[in-house]
Amino acid sequence: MKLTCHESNSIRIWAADGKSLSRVRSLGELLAVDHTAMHEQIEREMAKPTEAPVVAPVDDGQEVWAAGVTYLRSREARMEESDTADIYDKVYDAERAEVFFKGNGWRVRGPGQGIRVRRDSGWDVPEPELAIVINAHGQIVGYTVGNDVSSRSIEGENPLYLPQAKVYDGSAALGPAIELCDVDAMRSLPITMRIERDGSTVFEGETNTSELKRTPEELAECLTREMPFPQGVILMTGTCLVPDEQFTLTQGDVVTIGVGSLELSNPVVP
Ligand code: DO4
Ligand code: MG
Repeated sequence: MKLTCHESNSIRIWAADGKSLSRVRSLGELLAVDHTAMHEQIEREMAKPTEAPVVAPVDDGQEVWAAGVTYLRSREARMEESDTADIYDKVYDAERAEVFFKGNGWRVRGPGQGIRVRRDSGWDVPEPELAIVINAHGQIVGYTVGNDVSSRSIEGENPLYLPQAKVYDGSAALGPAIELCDVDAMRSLPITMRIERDGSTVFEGETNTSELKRTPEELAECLTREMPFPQGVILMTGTCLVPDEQFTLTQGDVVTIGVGSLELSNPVVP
């Protein structure tokens, strides 16, 4: 079942499989209760189909976090770009995962909306990621597509600059829907990324969530261990598709990411 958020004249409507949920005003209401209660509430509230445009499936009540160096390819790429390469090696093998804050729900771009590169960065990439949706009880209730747009030059200069490399206007995109499913359905999902420039494909790659070094449960537990999320939280689980070193994301590019049954496309805007 796909959960979507629609917006028309500044009014947001949540819907399941295209049918508006009459009394559900926010995603937080669905993520505050446990998995079973959420599904009962959705079944109860499904009403008329909605045609209103789809926006990012996240509200002001959720934070977006991200995990890092969870795939071998990501470890290699960070080690190439950094003067302090061994920290990536260590975190890949460590018991504790790397999780970092990515932004508040209201900052997130949805399908078709512009993502950005920073003006003070010279080397930038989109990062296609399985983004898991975790409720207030720490249960993983579904997934969406995440784009963890990042500055490689700023992170490479000094790892302490990570928040500036990762969190800025237009650096996070999610959508188009939340696929509500069991966590077992997320263990072997294809992840694809295509980047188009002036009508040509300049990067194309494919991987699978089965390459993840850590389980979604492990990442969710690490994030929620000492921090409650009363309205749930979204966690991007790391990237495995990294364009070669000559590539940098540029204004006008269009990035299309597929995860499982979902596809998210965003242009890079000024
Ligand atoms: O360690 C820095 C960030 C890593 C990351 O975003 C990723 O592996 O996807
Ligand atoms: Mg990432």
